[in-house]
Amino acid sequence: SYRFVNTDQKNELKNNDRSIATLEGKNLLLDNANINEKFSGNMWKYQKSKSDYYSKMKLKEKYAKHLGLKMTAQPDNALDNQFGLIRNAEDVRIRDSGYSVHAFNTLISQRIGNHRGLPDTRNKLCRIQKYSEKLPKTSVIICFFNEHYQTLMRSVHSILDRTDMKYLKEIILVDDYSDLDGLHDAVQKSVNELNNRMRKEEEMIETNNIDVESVVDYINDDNVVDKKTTERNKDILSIRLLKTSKREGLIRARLYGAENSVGEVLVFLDSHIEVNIDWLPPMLARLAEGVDKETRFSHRAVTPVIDVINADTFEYTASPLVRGGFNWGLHFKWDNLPKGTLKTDEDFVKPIKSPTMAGGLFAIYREYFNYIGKYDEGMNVWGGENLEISFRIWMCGGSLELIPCSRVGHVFRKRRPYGTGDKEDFMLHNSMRMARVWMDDYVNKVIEHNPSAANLDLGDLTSRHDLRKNLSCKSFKWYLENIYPELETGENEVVKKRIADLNDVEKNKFQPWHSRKRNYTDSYQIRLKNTSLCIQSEKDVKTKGGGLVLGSCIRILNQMWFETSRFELVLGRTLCLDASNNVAPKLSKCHELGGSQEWKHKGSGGSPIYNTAAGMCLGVDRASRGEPLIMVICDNQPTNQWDFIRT
Ligand code: UD2
Ligand code: MN
Repeated sequence: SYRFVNTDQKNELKNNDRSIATLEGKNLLLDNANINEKFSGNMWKYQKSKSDYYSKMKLKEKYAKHLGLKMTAQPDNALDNQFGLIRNAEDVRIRDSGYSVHAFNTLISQRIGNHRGLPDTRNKLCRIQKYSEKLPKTSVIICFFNEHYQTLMRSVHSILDRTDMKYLKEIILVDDYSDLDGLHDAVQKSVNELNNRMRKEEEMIETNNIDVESVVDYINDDNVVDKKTTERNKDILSIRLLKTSKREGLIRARLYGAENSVGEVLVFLDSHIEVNIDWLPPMLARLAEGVDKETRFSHRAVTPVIDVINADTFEYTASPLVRGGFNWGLHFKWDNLPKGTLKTDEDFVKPIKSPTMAGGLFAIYREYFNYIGKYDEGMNVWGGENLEISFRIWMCGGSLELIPCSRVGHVFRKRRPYGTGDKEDFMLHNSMRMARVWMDDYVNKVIEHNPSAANLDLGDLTSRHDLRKNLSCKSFKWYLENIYPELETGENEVVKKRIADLNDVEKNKFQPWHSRKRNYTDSYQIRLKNTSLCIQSEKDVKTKGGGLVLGSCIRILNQMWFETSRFELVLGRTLCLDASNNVAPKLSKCHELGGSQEWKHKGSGGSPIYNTAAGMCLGVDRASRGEPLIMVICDNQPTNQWDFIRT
């Protein structure tokens, strides 16, 4: 008998694995031929006995079902992503109410479920890195306020699926006093089930009596209470759900989680993430380097590369290697790496120094976190803590690094759904607490930039000033000269411009982004099947926000569509067809983020034109001139079938 756990392991399947992979009586043949490097979530590890090392193989999906493990494979090719497909009014309701509560597409997240495969976004060299078996054990801390249940659970499952348990001590979920109906209870229930299951598995391995059937029953039975194993083996990973006694905000919620943790290393994560293959060892290995014999910690914090999970489509895409910076508005931003950082292949694997961190995802020795002053307890709700801890670490003798081989996907949202209060207020309050303690005279630059920051009531800062003194930290001038000279020299123009562009289109969005060259080749008219009516802009091709209508097909500029490799439909080489309001398409500035500007179709023979974010198709009410284009449910009505005609 074997134990199966969905995971990623870097070891290759060996030839003789095939023969032992047939489960008695179950006919579970694990087919060698089905190994697929790309879909890490399709990988299952099996363990014959406690001492056996895990190997990697793909369990055919039907066998996975047979085991009672539900999984949804995410197609590699975004072409086929129809998770968002709208079938009826109820789907529309789920999608739209999800957006208003969570600011992302919960319909899609719901449908993806607990598990999915992710593309391996690392540099190829990362696959052959070896890490010590003896690395510190980790407490993963995830704080959440009103998180979407399925999205939170997939975050947890992604950790269980893709982390070698020998590095994991516990997963601590901190509910920051959420007030979404039923959320806390639902999470508690799932946590109990997961803990039960893990204990059961552990027990079976202990007694070398592994019975797949009973694991399946166990997983499927919601009410099972395991009496035999109520006394918990301390070494077994546990998932714990804590709750703050009032809304604390993410900063104090993290402190609460950290205080209740026992792992040697803390890893903080957001509640809408998916960790990728082998994400943890590279960070732990770097932290473990240069550990002080006496204190038993290193003076470092490390971050993974934050890949992008598109908020509208949940597509997972690789982020380029960029590092953290900031501006005098005290907003975090992504910068290009200094020229020459990535010269050799190895440079794509080595740690990269970063002036700041984005804030959500990082690893640090617990005792170093305490030593260096944790977080500022006077910071509320959201914002500012990331620059504070970044400056503090650098100025007080530590370092902050990006680990290229560690990748974690994060849902980047356009807005943060935290109550009706002005979010900027929290951010400004927190940032100014930071600036007054850490930025010396440079605080004047900040105020110059934002005069309203001058006279804020910031509360008591004594303990933070004391901290800086006690740790004998260096000056902010030192930090600027040695860690972030680019702030003054402006050497990171490219990304800065790019982010500025984005802010123009979508306020508040910050994500690592590199511009891809647009390649315009053939142009097309898009004709309603069996008619001589084509899609054209209502106004001229350069009018942002302009709608689309049907017009008689003639070869004019405002019927001339280009298709890009990102599946954008660009009119007259300027504006992108955009479905962001879910009701009617319009022409918008191209944002290069897929989603609302990503259109899938078969090309010829008459096919629907599907928008991945809206989950709906291009259509009209009637086939007549001047008729406006609208988003409709995708079906085979003649009013939503289109031909692409090369012009
Ligand atoms: C980024 C960070 C985030 C945090 C923030 C600045 C990343 C990927 N994310 O913004 O971690 O550092 O910058 O503060 O680097 N939460 C609570 N209580 C609250 C508000 C939020 O527990 O009152 C949770 C929330 O559910 C989430 C986490 O804190 O899990 C971060 O919040 P966010 O996702 O809205 O922040 P984000 O990613 O926009
Ligand atoms: Mn987040």
